[in-house]
Amino acid sequence: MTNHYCDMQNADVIMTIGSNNVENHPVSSKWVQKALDRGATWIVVDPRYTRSAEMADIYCPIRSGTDIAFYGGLFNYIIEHDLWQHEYVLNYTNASYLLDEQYSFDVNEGIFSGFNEETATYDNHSWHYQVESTKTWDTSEGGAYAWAAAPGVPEFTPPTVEVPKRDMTLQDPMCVFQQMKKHYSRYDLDTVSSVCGMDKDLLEKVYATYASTGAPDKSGTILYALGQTQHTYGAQNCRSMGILQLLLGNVGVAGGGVNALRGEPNVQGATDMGMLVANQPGYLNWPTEYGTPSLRKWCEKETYSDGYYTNKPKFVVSALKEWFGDAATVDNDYGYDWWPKVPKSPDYSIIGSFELMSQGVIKGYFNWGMNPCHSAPNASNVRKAMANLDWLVVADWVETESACFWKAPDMNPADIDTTVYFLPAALIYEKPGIILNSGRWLQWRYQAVEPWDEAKPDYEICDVLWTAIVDLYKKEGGVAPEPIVNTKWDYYVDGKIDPRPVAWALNGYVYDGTECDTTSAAPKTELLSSFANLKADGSTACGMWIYTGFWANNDAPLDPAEQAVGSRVADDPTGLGLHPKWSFAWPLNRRIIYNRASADMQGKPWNPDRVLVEWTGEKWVQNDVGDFVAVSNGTPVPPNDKAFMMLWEQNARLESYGMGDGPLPEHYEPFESPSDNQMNGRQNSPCVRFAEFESVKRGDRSEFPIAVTTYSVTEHWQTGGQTRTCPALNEAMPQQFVEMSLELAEEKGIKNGEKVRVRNNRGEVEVMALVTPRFKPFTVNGETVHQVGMTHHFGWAGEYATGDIVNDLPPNVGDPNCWVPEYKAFLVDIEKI
Ligand SMILES: Nc1nc2c(c(=O)[nH]1)N[C@H]1C(S)=C(S)[C@@H](COP(=O)(O)OP(=O)(O)OC[C@H]3O[C@@H](n4cnc5c(=O)[nH]c(N)nc54)[C@H](O)[C@@H]3O)O[C@H]1N2
Ligand SMILES: Nc1nc2c(c(=O)[nH]1)N[C@H]1C(S)=C(S)[C@@H](COP(=O)(O)OP(=O)(O)OC[C@H]3O[C@@H](n4cnc5c(=O)[nH]c(N)nc54)[C@H](O)[C@@H]3O)O[C@H]1N2
Ligand SMILES: [Mo]
Repeated sequence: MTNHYCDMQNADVIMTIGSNNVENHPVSSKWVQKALDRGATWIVVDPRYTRSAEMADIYCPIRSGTDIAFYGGLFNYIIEHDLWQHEYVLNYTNASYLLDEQYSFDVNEGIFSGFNEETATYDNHSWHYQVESTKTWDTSEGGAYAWAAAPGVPEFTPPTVEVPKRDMTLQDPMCVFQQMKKHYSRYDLDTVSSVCGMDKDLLEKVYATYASTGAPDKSGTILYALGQTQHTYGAQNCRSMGILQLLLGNVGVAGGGVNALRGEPNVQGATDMGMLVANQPGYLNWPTEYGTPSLRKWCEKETYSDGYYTNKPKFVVSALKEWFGDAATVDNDYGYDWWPKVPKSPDYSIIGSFELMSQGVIKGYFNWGMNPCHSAPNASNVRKAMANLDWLVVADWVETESACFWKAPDMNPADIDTTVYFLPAALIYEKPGIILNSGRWLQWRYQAVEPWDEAKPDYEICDVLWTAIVDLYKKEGGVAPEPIVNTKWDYYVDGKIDPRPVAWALNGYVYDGTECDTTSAAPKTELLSSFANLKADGSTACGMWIYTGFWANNDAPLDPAEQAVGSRVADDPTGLGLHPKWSFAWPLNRRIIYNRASADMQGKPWNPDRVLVEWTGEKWVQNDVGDFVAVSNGTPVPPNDKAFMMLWEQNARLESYGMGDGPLPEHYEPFESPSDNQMNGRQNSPCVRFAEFESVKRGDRSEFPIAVTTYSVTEHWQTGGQTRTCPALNEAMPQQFVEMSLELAEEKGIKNGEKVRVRNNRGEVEVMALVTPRFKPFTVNGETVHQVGMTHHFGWAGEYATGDIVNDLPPNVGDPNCWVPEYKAFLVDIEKI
């Protein structure tokens, strides 16, 4: 989230799109309700009439997978009706930047300039800006970048600042604004309503209502989740929300932002922590074999020419110092070579990994706190892949479908040689630690009870394994032992593994060369209060630069209650729900990211009742921790247009050259779709991932005419291991169902409560039919399209509420930027049993 839960109360208009927040994120309802009490309007855009839709002011049905058409139409509407926030867009975004003369979009082919059909990838050269002039870093003594040439800092050639050409009148045909205007002129109300299967008048009402937040003093917030992300263009859906909020001046303001309602407990922490194929902790990119094989290359490629990310070498060297401690020195590139390097191929994302198991390349698998035999797309293929493993380790609370995959109804245990180890993990209540909510708040949780039987906290299981592995390497050597034996591992208190020294490591501290004492009760050195204090010369260590400050009280390093993370002061001095002393929000306890953009070019807030930061004429008032350079060398910095300092432009990107699949969002149909693409000449995103795998077995609408989407219900949790063990929840939601319209049920001769078979090329499941007016057929391009919806919580494991695995149906294809699977739109057929 750019903003946070309590901030939803400040919005004038709330749009829930691609989320069912009332069911899946019940706490959000409280803050949305507060906004409604103050007169806000709530819009829900969803293919089915959800419990959120039931509570909203406006419900707008949308055919799954057509959100970019919806957003494109909204951009067009905003530009046509001149509803964009002029001062904001002109000064704080790249609207005025001129694009390369070679930049183009071909409507007939449905591709942007630079596409290579053979590799299905883009060369993004022509998506960059025209360059006005260049500047270099001043690394001389006393210069702004003197640190980059200081002793101990890895050698690298600093990047050159390419100052973009701009046209502040926004008239130049190559400027981003004109290119956007042209691109989205095709997205008129008639075409969009035909693509999305929406009523045109309702669509216009939704557009007018949301676009009203373009007024400088108004704010609109977007709540989104899986309905946006789980598509082969999910990342472009997210870009669309960013563009929309920028056009309306809704980024950085109270009651605004792009707000991902996140999922698994601590999924925010998990992504921060680098549980991602491409990112290491703190969203720094992992080294790659092809782009950043050395620390020098990493610093040269990853360091931005301007803006805050000019500091990246400080973050990466401090991270290496935490990983490798004393073994990391400037002479060995701080141990950079010991880090694994991501190869161009093969692909180790989730979908790619199962393919590698099928091929026998991956032979062993740690399956820790997840249940892919149930949750991954094309799940029967996942089970077959696992049967190819030599060994499998499952660490979980319960015996999941993955822990007993060989007992699946479609498996023959006699044919499977995989050795399966089950490690019982302690429940959340049985261990202390930190968990983050969607609003980036870090909060400490105390242990309530001792773990049951043999169960252990995950970090204790890791410690047992790690220590044994290191011992073996030390004793026996082996291939490339350095990364293992040189890793610093001193997270103990009184000789026992403990999350508090891990907190010191994440927060960062002065590295003074004394090796940490593995039984010490306090860090030897000073904990840092800001990542501005991190150094690139090996004198600081920090595992997670974005968290610095959350655990910085040097007087009580072992007491979470005395740290920002454990602070529980509910004061709300502004009345805006910022609650600055309740927990800690990364970065630097900033509650609303990009908050410089809440004030105009003179530093005057757009809305005097919602002041986050304000320039008094002499200095900046900061109700929230400012997301900009407010003071330099002790002197206040007067307002300027640098409202987005995490980009080198320091202006936000309406057009972005950073995406793999296009500089502007363009509508394509889902990989399996019931309709033709009406927006351009290409049916699917040109860059869909994994389509070439044989296991995908793409279906066609002539055989499988019904579109389906999948979702959760409030009574169960994902694959159900945590909820199908609870009798009361099973009573409330006992079995798997498919929701279908009255019209489709009549066509198929199916009655409410009857058993049906839902099938496609990848699998078939037997479920109960739930015939309901909550789904209505869509009219797309003049034709009737049926869509149904299914939950995905049930499986064969466990004693109660068992059922078929719905994830045997979705295709194992993904988004080219982040590999997320397309769970939210694919094809099936349905028949009565
Ligand atoms: N009780 C409970 N709470 C949960 C979970 C749970 O299993 N149970 N899961 C947690 C997890 S891990 C996550 S990630 C979150 C998920 O949170 P949500 O994303 O809110 O959960 P879903 O139920 O998948 O809801 C997505 C909504 O998107 C709609 N939708 C489907 N396709 C499209 C589309 O193409 N466009 C649009 N606009 N909408 C579409 C669906 O109809 C559905 O209402 O919830 C978390 N909270
Ligand atoms: N069709 C369809 N499929 C989907 C989705 C969808 O919307 N539609 N949603 C997708 C999404 S958003 C997600 S996040 C995934 C979820 O996919 P999974 O993560 O595979 O599903 P969960 O059931 O949440 O599995 C988490 C497991 O971790 C265990 N666990 C809980 N706490 C701990 C702990 O502290 N330690 C250990 N070791 N184990 C623990 C639980 O018992 C549970 O078995 O599913 C995805 N699959
Ligand atoms: Mo999730």
